[in-house]
Amino acid sequence: MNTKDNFKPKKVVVLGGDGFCGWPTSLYLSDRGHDVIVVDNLSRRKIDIELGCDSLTPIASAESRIDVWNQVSKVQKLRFKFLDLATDYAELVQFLKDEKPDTVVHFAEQRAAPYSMKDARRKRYTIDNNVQGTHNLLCAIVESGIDIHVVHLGTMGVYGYGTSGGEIPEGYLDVILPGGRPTKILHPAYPGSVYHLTKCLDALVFQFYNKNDGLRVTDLHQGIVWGTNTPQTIRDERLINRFDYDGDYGTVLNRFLMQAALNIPLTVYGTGGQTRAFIHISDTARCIEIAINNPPKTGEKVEIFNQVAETLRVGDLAKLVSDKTGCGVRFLENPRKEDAENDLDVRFTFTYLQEEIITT
Ligand code: NAD
Ligand code: USQ
Repeated sequence: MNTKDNFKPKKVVVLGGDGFCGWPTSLYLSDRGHDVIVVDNLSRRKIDIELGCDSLTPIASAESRIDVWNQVSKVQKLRFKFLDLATDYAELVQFLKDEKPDTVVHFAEQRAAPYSMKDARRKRYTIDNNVQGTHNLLCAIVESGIDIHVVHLGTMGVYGYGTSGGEIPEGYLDVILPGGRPTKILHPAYPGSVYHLTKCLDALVFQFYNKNDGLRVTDLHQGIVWGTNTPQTIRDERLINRFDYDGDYGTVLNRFLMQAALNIPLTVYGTGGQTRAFIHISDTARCIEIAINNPPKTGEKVEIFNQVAETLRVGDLAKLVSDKTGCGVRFLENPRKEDAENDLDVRFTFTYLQEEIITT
C-alpha cells in the first residue's frame, strides 16, 4: 500500500456505518471530502434491546446524528440508507446501480465473539448474517457491472492466537507445493469463535470473487479497536460514538475503564496471559482512508494488511489501568475457550501512520 499522496475524493458507501467503527469512519471520510452514504439495518441497536444493555454514551438516532453532521460540517452532505445486506439483495443491486460508488467499505457484520458463542440461535444468526452479507455484496457488485473497490475490516483473530510460533505475515504464506512448485496461499485460518470463523469464510469469498470476476478487494486485519471519540465525533454531543461495556460487546479496555470508574475490581479472565493487538478508532478511520485511496489494480489479488498499533497481555493492560486508577484486579475463571497464554508477533504495514499512531 502506498501513502497519502494518492488522495482523490471518491463516492464511498459505508456498510455498517451506524456502528462503533462505521460511524466515526463515515464522519472522517466525509470530513476529508469524500461523498459518503451510510448504509445500515440498525441491527446493533436492536441487539442492545435484546441483551437489555446500552451504550454508556448516549448515542443519537441514525437519522438525527446524520442531520447534525450535515449542520456542523461544511462538507459534502452525508446520506443514510436503511438496508439489510444479508436479506435485501435486489435492493442492494439497484442501490449500487443508482449510486455507482467508487468504493464500498464493509463493516456490516455481527462482531462480538461471546455473542456468537452464546447459543445455537446466535451462532446461526452470526453465520447467516455475516457470510450471506459478504457474499451478497460481492455477488451484487458483479451483477451491477460496476468496478467497485471493496474495503473490508477483517480481524487479527483469523490467524488464531498462539498457533503460529513466529511472526504472522500479512495474509499470505509463501509455500512449496508437492513437486517443488512455489506458490502463495492464504495463511491457514484458525478461528477461536463462530464470529472469527465468519471472517475466515469472508477471506475465501473474497479470494473466489477476485479470481473468478476480477473484483478488487482490500482486507484489513485490525486488532481490538479502542477509544470512543474522534476529532469529528466531538464536534457536537449528538455525534458521540458508542461505548460498549457489557459482557458481549464490551471489549476488554472498555470494560476495565468502566470498572475502574466504578471502583469495581478489573475482571481479568484466566491468567491474563492472553496477548491481543490494539488500535485506536481514529487510526482505524485513517487506515480505511489509506486503503480507499490506494486500491489494488485490476487483476491484482486480494490485498491483505495487518494493522495494529501495539500488542499487550490482558494482565498488563489491567495493571496499566490499575496503576493509573488505584483499582483492584480480580482473576476470574475464563468464560471463553482460548489459550491461557500466547505471544503475538505481527508483521504490519502502517505507512505514514507509523510516526503518529495512538497507543494506550
Ligand atoms: P458494530 O456492531 O458496532 O457495527 C456493525 C454495524 O453493522 C452495526 O451498526 C449494525 O447495525 C450493522 N449491520 C450488521 N449486520 C448488518 C446487515 N446485515 N445489514 C446492514 N447493516 C448491518 O461493530 P464494530 O465494532 O463497528 O465493527 C465493525 C466491523 O469491524 C465488523 O466487521 C468487525 O468484525 C470489524 N472489527 C471490529 C473490531 C472492534 O474492536 N470493534 C476490531 C476488528 C475488526
Ligand atoms: N477479557 C478479559 N476480561 C474482560 C473481557 C475480555 O480478560 O472483561 C479478555 C478475553 O478473554 C480476551 C481478550 O480480553 O482474551 C480480548 O477480548 P475482547 O472482548 O476485548 O476482544 P475480542 O473478543 O478479541 O473481539 C474484539 C472485537 C472483534 C474484533 C477483535 C479483534 O469485538 O470484533 O474482531 O476484537 S482480535 O482480538 O484481533 O480478533
